[in-house]
Amino acid sequence: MVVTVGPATGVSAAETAATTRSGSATTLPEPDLAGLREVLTRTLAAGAPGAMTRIDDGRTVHRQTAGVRDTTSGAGMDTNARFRIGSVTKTFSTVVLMQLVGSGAVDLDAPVDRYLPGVLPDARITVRHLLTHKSGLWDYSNDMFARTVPGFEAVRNKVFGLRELIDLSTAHPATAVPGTTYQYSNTNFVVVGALIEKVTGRSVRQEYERRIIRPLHLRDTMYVHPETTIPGKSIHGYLTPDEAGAPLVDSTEQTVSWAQSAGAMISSPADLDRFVSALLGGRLLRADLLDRMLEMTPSDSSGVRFYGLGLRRRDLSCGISVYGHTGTMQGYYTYAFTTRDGRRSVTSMANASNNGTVNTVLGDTLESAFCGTASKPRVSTAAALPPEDEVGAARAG
Ligand code: REX
Repeated sequence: MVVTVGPATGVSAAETAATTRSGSATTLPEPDLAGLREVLTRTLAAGAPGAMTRIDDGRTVHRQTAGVRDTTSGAGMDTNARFRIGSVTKTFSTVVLMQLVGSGAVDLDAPVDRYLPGVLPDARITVRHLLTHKSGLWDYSNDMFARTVPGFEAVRNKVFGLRELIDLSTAHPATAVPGTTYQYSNTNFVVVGALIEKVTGRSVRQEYERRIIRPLHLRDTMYVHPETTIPGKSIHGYLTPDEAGAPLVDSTEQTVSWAQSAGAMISSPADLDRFVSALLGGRLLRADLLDRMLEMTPSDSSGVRFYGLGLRRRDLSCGISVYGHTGTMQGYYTYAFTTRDGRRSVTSMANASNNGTVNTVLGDTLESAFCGTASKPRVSTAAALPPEDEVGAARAG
């Protein structure tokens, strides 16, 4: 059923409103569940042991799974199981920081040096530059994971201090003059973590818990760094080696200390749907602060991908824009996106990584989930846009 709707009131779950690129209200088509199944099947064909999508319209929830969450036991993929969400963590970190901006504890346009004196090499770098990836700080993970499996094994059980990671970055020259250039860098969100800890006097773990996890009752969301296991029912992650044909490496257990506030959280599809919906629905931040997060810069030359403050925007083929984040963690690809009003949220994940085709195909679940049959494939998958901001994306198969 398709009904054109106006403002949010009195709209049934199946008739979620969306906003087009031009900003006008429009009707969101019903999800294309047959198309979605086909995309998940293609994700497996591209090399992922398992994949899943959870669509939440407020009242209607659609869940689809394919393949396995554990190749040894053969247990099926499960939308109630937990996994590593990688950079979706950046959106959590941003919410904490923006709440601190809201309370006046942090000024978005102040130099980071005001809060963390002497930590960064350039006093022109502001808090906003971190959140928008415009600091010019080198991404230390480029060096770490130049060789995928050896790089992972070298850090898998390591525990880094935040300062130690920042110093790995600042050993390199700046990549750009602060404020001028979008360049995705995990370093930015490690500095955000250090900033949160300095200003609040509490750990990022405590801040995620008190500001987001507890208020939203996110039962599967946690930050357990530096513990290496995922508590409860979990999805095994499988890292694809660079060498063609080499067997997948079970990468489930790791400290994720190399990423921390840039990528170390654990969650589930229901929790991520609830989180992005609450954020865009205005339940985590004041409207003026959410508006700041939505100030977008192109993140590549595609014309359809943008980065705000710890938040991505994707313009889908049917003209609908969705907001959220992607994640790449060894063994896991994640997409968590929602409409501008937060009324339809979609989380997809595949338990593979270092496989660009898996990531690209998984991204097509957003088309099926938000555009329905109105989805217009622009190009064949083989020629589709590569995943954005991947470390070593050029090499990924
Ligand atoms: C590190 C390498 C990936 C992964 C990374 N992840 O930087 C952050 C993230 C936390 O989620 N970023 C992505 C490894 C881009 C995002 O925002 O969506 N790749 C892998 C390699 C390549 O080792 N040599 O694919 O598992």
